[in-house]
Order: sequence, then C-alpha cells, then structure tokens
Amino acid sequence: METTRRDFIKISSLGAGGVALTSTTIPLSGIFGKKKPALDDEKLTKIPTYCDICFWKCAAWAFVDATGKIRKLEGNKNDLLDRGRLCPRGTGGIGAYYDDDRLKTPLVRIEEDGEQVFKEASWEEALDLVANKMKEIKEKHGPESFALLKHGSPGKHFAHLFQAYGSNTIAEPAFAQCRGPRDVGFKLTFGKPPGSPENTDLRDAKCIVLIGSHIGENMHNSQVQELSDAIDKGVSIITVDPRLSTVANKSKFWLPIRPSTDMALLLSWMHVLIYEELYDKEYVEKNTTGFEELKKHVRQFTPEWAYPITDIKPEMIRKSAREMAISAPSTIVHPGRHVVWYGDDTQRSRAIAILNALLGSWGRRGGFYFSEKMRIPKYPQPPYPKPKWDAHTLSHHFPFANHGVTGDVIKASLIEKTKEHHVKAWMVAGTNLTKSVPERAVIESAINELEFLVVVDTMPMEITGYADVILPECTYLERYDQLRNSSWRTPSVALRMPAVKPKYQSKPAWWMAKQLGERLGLQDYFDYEDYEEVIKWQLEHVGTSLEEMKHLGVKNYDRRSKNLYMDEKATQKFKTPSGKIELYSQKLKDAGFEPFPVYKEHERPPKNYLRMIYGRAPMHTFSKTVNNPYLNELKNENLLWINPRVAKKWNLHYGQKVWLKNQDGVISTFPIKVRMTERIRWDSIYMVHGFGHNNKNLTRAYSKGASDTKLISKILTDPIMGGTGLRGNFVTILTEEPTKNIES
Ligand SMILES: Nc1nc2c(c(=O)[nH]1)N[C@H]1C(S)=C(S)[C@@H](COP(=O)(O)OP(=O)(O)OC[C@H]3O[C@@H](n4cnc5c(=O)[nH]c(N)nc54)[C@H](O)[C@@H]3O)O[C@H]1N2
Ligand SMILES: Nc1nc2c(c(=O)[nH]1)N[C@H]1C(S)=C(S)[C@@H](COP(=O)(O)OP(=O)(O)OC[C@H]3O[C@@H](n4cnc5c(=O)[nH]c(N)nc54)[C@H](O)[C@@H]3O)O[C@H]1N2
Ligand code: SF4
Ligand SMILES: [Mo]
Repeated sequence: METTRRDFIKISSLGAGGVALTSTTIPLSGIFGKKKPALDDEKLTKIPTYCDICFWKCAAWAFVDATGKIRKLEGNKNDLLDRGRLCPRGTGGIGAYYDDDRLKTPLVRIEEDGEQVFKEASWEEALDLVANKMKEIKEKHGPESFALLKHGSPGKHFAHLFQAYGSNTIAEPAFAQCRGPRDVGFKLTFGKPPGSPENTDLRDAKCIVLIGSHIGENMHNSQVQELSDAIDKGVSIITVDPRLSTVANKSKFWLPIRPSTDMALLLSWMHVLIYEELYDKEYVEKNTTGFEELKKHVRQFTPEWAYPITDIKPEMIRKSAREMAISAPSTIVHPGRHVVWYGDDTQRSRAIAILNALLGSWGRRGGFYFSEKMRIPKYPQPPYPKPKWDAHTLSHHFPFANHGVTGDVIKASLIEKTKEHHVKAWMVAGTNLTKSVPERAVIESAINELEFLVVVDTMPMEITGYADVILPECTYLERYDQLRNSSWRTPSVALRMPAVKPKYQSKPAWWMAKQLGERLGLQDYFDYEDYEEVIKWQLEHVGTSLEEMKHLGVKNYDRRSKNLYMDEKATQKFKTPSGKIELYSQKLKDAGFEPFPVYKEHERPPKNYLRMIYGRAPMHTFSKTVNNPYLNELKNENLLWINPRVAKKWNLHYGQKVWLKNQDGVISTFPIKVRMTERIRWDSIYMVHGFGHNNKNLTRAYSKGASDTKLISKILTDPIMGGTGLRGNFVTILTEEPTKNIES
C-alpha cells in the first residue's frame, strides 16, 4: 500500500496516564435517578456545569471532595430541561474526566528515522506553529482557504477566532449529517425550524407519531422524561420503524415499514386525513395556503397505493390516521432529528410538517409550542471582516443550504474537484470526522492534499491520527464555556465553570483561541483576561451575577411574550413569504424543486444483501463515549441485529462473529457479533452507531464491534440543502475472516 505524508498514525509518544478512580467509588445510576446513596453530600462542594456528553445541555452539579476529586454528577433540580435527573450518559460524563487515555500534551507530527511519529510539544511551540501556518495560508491563499470543521462548545470559540481571522469556511456535522433537512423543511412550511431542544409539547400530547425517531434509545433527556410522563397519562403512540425499537414496544401501533418508503406512508396519511375529512378545517382555512392543490396532489395516494410500497396494510394506514385525528390538535408527528436517510429528506420533513399542519398541531397545546430564549448580549468586539468567499459559496448548488455543508468543505480540499475556491488547511475541533462523516476514502484523500491539519480534541480519537498538530482540550468539567441559552417553554441561562483544574497539560478551547488570536494580531477580538470575564459581563446584562449563578447553576426567566400557544382569536403571522403555513411551497417551486413532497422509489438491497441501518444506544453518544470507562462498562461493543429467518439462511448462531462487506466491497475492520431477533425486518440489519474504533490508543474501545460509518461508502445527497443520506448502503455477511490490512 502506498504511504503518504499524512498517514494515519498512532500517538506513540503519549506518556503514562494519571491513575483514574476505580468505578466502584463513583455512583453510576443505571437509569434515571436510581442512585446509590454512597456519598455524604455534606462533605462535598457543588460546582455548577451543564452536561457536554450530548447537545441537550442539561444543567448539573459536579460534587468535588476535600481532596479535589470529582465524585459524582447530578442533575440540577431547578433545570426545566432535566428536572434534576441526568441520563445515564450524563451521569457517566465523569468518565470523560477520569479517562486515562486522554490527550495529555500538545503533539506535533515529525519524521524520525523515516517514520512519522508524534512528538510532545510545549504549548508555546504548538501554538506558534499553528499561528504561523494560519499566517502563511492567509498570505498565500487568503484566510478563506483555512476551514474550520467543528461541533459543540469548542467549535464556538474557534468560530469566533476564524471569523476574526477572515474565514467563514465553517461547517459542522449537525447540519448535513444530522438535522439540516428537518430544519429546512419545517422552516419552508412554518417559517421556523423545530430547534434544539425541539419545541414538541410531548408532556401534553395525546398522540405521538414517531417516524424512525427512537426516543428512549435516543436519550435526549426531557424528551424521554416527557414521553414517559405522557405514557403514564395514556398517550397513544404510533411508531414507524423497520425495527421494534424500545418505544415501538410501548406503542399502540408499530408499523414495521419497508425502509426508505416513509414518503409513501406520509402521503397516504395525508390522503386519509383529507378524503375522510379528518383534518382541522378551521385551522387549515385560517392558517395555511395551498390546501386545494394539496388535496388534488394526494388524491391518488390511497392506502391501497401505499401498501405494496411500504408493506403496511391499508387498514393499518387508515386506523393509524384516524388515531392521529381523534387526538388532534394534541397530536405530534415528531420531526425527528437525525433525518439524513435517503436523500429526499427535506421533502420527507416537509411531508411531516404538512401532516402537522393538517392536524392543526403547530402552536397548539400537546402539539408544538412557541419556544423562547434569552437575549444575551455579545461581549463587545470589532465587526468581523467580510471574507471573499465562504462555506455558502462552496454549497451554492444547494439553494437551501443555510449552514456550511461538511461534505462540500471536504471536497473543496480535493485538487481535482476544486476550481476557484480551494481549501488548503483545516482545523478540526470536537468532531471525529472519520466516524461522523461517510465516504472515508474521500476524507482521506482530502486530508492528504491539505497543507496543514490541526485537531483539537480531548481524546486520541481517529481524526487525531491524521493531524500535523494536536491540541489537547480539557473536558467540560475543567473549564468555562459559553452560557447555555436554550430555547424552551420559558427562557433560562445555565453556567458551566471549572469544577477542578485541567488535568495533565490540557487547556480550554477559549484559551487556545485567544492565544492564537493574539499571535495573529487579533487581540481586539479577545479583549479580556479570561473567559470568566466574558461570562461575568454577560450575566450582569441579564440581571444576575457570577456569584448568584455559582449558587443557582441555572436561572429561569419569565417569557417576554404571553403566548406559549397560538392566540385563537388573533391572526397568526408565520415567517414565510405568504405569512401563512405553506402547504404548497412557491419557494421550492421557484428554485426548481417539487412544491409538494412526492414519492420516489429508492434502490432496494440486491440479492444476498441487506440494508444497513443504525441508531443510538441509551448509554452512548456517537463515537465519543465508547472509551469512557464508566459508559464502556455498560456497553462495550455493538451487535448485529438480524432477523432469525435470515440468520438461518446464512447458518448463523447467536454471538457468532461475522464481518460485513458492503456493495462497494468495503469490509468492516473488525468482526461484530450476531444478535438474532424478531425485532428487525428480514430485509435489514441494524447496529448501534459509534463503535468499531480503530485507534489503539483508545484502549477500551479499540476493535470492539463494527463501524457503521466505514460501511457507508455511498451517499444519497439531498439536492435541496446538501444533506448526506446515509441509509442507501447494503451489506452481505462474511463468516470467515477476510484477508486484509488491519488499520492501526
Ligand atoms: N454513520 C453515521 N454517521 C453519523 C451518525 C450516525 O448515526 N451514523 N450520526 C450523525 C449525527 S446525528 C451527528 S449529530 C454527528 C455527530 O458527529 P460528531 O460530533 O463528530 O460525533 P463524535 O463521533 O462523537 O465525535 C465527537 C468528537 O469530539 C471530541 N470531544 C468530546 N468532547 C470534547 C471537548 O470537550 N472538546 C473537544 N475539543 N473535543 C471533544 C470527541 O473525542 C470526538 O472526537 O454524526 C453524524 N454522523
Ligand atoms: N443515547 C443517545 N441519544 C442521542 C444521541 C446519541 O448519540 N446517543 N444523539 C442525539 C442526536 S445528535 C440525534 S440527531 C438523535 C438521533 O435520533 P433520532 O432522530 O431519534 O433517530 P434516527 O437516528 O433518525 O433513527 C434511528 C431509528 O430509525 C430507524 N430506521 C432506519 N431506517 C428507517 C426507515 O427507512 N424508516 C423509518 N421509519 N425508520 C427507520 C432505525 O431502526 C432506528 O430505530 O439522537 C440524539 N440522542
Ligand atoms: S441528555 Fe444526557 S448526555 Fe445529553 S446533556 Fe442531558 S444528561 Fe447529558
Ligand atoms: Mo445529531
């Protein structure tokens, strides 16, 4: 195999790690709220934070003992997002701090005896190197050529640095690999995306329709808590999923749909609601445009039409549509979150939005409420310079891409793909690109062509193996970050501050950004000693103080607007061109797309292949928690869900190790164990995302299970906003170990 300058290399120079507490000293709640009463809270100091294990940002307390050790994390009872209870991942967040595989010092790639290795470097050395590269790229190619690929809290600090430097070539997987199509589809229809946290009024819903959305395995805290309350109150749930998910098990209707055909079901539900006159006539008349055209459009989409496509019997389609209508407007057809499936995802999200409009649920109790957040002023700074081009320029062929598209930034780094706007260097902060973005071969080629790659992470994740410089960030428990400002039924502000000093030589992202900014002559954008000063200033502008917030952790405010729901007497104005809910989208039509969602057939698995689908496990977040000592203890590998009928055909037995090969001949690096179960359709296999780590420095996660992302070599691109559809890949099963190069 040809080797290149930027081979994926191990971090071999890492010194011996600190000693972690044994798991027995840390109370891990198995599931919400069941804590062992092991520690005497009186002797512990409570420090406020908000959880960073996922993006729900639950407010929490870190309990620190007299010796300065973090002993446990608990939810903050004043927080409406978690009501004092963290999810299992949040409780186990402490393991992110204690993981002795953490990055410990800055590292710089050097060549030694013809071999590439990482050498430990001082902060001065590493930051000088990065700053000099930033200067050099700016002079040679313009600042726009330095891209930032980021996710989460660290990304925000670096986005500030990059914009000050002159680059807005910024993208994150939260858009094109996650919820972009949903946000665009809902915005086109209602003038507003569902947001994060979603404005779903689950607590008061009487009927909840989940299209793949697997809440319960998807552990977004308040959604799980509210869904569980709604179940206690007798909510009826309709789950559409080729797999009997945890929530499907609690549902009145489980519709085990043929994967990739949801659009047909959604259209035929519209047909039933309209032609059985079950829709909310008054609401539709008053608030929407395009109803008559929609009625005509869906006339042909009868349940009988949808049956052979979806595998769902006409009677089930009718019954489930009636179930939604009975509870309306307190019926939520959930928008989902990770919606990049088959490339027509904006249109599928539009179909979901239209169904909600027909049911009259947007702006109604038990449907979708109008969320609100705080107005927190920005710390004073000069305006950013205007870049000559940016991530939007790279994605101009996707007219509704309102955020950077990760794949386009990556492709703009490939010489043969790039005409005018060539990306020459990346900073990657808080995203493990080879696990979160598919088409590994494309990413690796792009990385090889870069002049420079700097990675900021807490862990020696796969992406660090490609870096020229690695900057070790401390964990969320060791730093200040932006104030949490979540949109919700009522606004709130939450504080994250260091519970303990950063371990090893790790540092917070805000500090790195400021250090780099100063080296680049951008000190006016960082006019503070430390981030505490920024937080203090902002808190004083929202009627509180750092001192008060240290005691409260989270502060709840009253709404500015009275209306959590629609004022039925007034005329509601939506932020769409017509001011109404747009069933018919003139904007899509003008841009050359279908103004109404249409069904298009997607490729089905070839003979001897199965569709590969994936999802979440309650105790893990993507790839980032697999090595966490406490969460790894709860689940250390993923299993291959396969229908017993299919398993029989392949002569497989429970627990057998198999390898997967996809339609392009890509083979899983490690084997995965078979789990036979009736809970999955015969045409698909399922696995939890995030496993199959191939960096040996992740001592617990290395080689455990298979990586779904590696097997996604083909993507189905959403032409409207550039979403990366991940579910058009098929795999076959290999029972013998294939001969291949195992990656390091
Ligand atoms: N195949 C496949 N691909 C997917 C998905 C899927 O289900 N299947 N899901 C998609 C979705 S919905 C999303 S939102 C994205 C998520 O994509 P990512 O956010 O890239 O998810 P992770 O793979 O967990 O990578 C997170 C990285 O951040 C690092 N990190 C954690 N904490 C910190 C910190 O405090 N500071 C810094 N600097 N780094 C930190 C972790 O070590 C890890 O390297 O992935 C998308 N991609
Ligand atoms: N524990 C945990 N919770 C998380 C996360 C995490 O990493 N861990 N990540 C968070 C994030 S960023 C996101 S975006 C969300 C994602 O979570 P969701 O938006 O709830 O779910 P998806 O990943 O879209 O869908 C997974 C489900 O879709 C089903 N499915 C597969 N193909 C089809 C199909 O063709 N049709 C239908 N109807 N269903 C199908 C799968 O069987 C699986 O049950 O989870 C969030 N919550
Ligand atoms: S949902 Fe769980 S992991 Fe996510 S922020 Fe809340 S406690 Fe943390
Ligand atoms: Mo996501």
